[in-house]
Amino acid sequence: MKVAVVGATGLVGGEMLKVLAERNFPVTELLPVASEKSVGQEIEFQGKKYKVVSMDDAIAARPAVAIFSAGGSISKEQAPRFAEVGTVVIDNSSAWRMDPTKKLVVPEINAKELTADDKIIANPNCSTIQMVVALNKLHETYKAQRIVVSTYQSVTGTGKKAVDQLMQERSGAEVTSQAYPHRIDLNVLPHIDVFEDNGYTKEEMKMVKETKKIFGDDNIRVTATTVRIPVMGGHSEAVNVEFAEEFDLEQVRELLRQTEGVELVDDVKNNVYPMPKDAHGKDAVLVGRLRRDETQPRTLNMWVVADNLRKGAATNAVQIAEKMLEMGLLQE
Ligand code: 11C
Repeated sequence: MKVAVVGATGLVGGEMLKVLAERNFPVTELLPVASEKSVGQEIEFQGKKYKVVSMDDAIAARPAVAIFSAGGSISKEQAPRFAEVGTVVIDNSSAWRMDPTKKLVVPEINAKELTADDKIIANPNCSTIQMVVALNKLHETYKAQRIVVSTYQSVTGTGKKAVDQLMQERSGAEVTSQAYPHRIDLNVLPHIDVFEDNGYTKEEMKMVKETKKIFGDDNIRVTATTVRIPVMGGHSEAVNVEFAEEFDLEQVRELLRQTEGVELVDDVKNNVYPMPKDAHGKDAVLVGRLRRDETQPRTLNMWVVADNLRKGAATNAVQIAEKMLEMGLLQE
């Protein structure tokens, strides 16, 4: 199967290639696409060297699937061009997520909604994915009504420039890479993406809107504070969720053990709880610190950590492709 990876030289693009290889996705020909200045550059994939090609050349090759991680404006412009030649596009940007004609997919939750008419499929934002994966079975069982989430997000979510800023600040070198308006090392920024008119950031509003769309439930009330911290391995989230139905903590643990994509890491007596250093490089969403909110009924507190470049981006996208292949929705 011909597979294009658009944005192949970026942080998420690199992770996409790794995940495609690890999971043995049946790639017969890889078409790595990047900006004009990278065309011709070589990329190694499964022991073979592939030259970076231009967008036009990739479209002309009519791949079965194109996985995009090249930013919203490139997706808006180029995804329909791939779709026109019959390629299924799985897009990791925010360009199509809230388009009512496009599906926003976390395979464990709503892949069953995919059909042969879906040619552009949106991959949700990383901080949304890990939260909804953790909540999936709990929502099914007890029905989430209101979610209050605060995030602690890795600089890898911003990209290479931010990783360089953190490393330069940490090493005391001259800072030539400035991704954030402030220092990030030894600091915390309550600011991810741009501020909107309501005072929330775009990242916060993504968590609100995407959660409703993925669960297909407009009644879930979500409020978020998203925060950047000087960490690399993954995003962490403190999630407070109020359910319609009463729950039992032991049953919650059991449901989380059974939840696809979740690993329960919850043994506080032995100081065991999810941390980004342990989530790094893994596909599982780690969940722990389970406890009742003692200030109101039917409300649970939990701590959710995942590698934002993997389940939060690359792994989820490749899993969508795998599901589509399984469902006979990808043409060779
Ligand atoms: C971050 N969540 O950590 C962002 C990165 O809409 O896919 C991913 C942005 C997106 O900064």
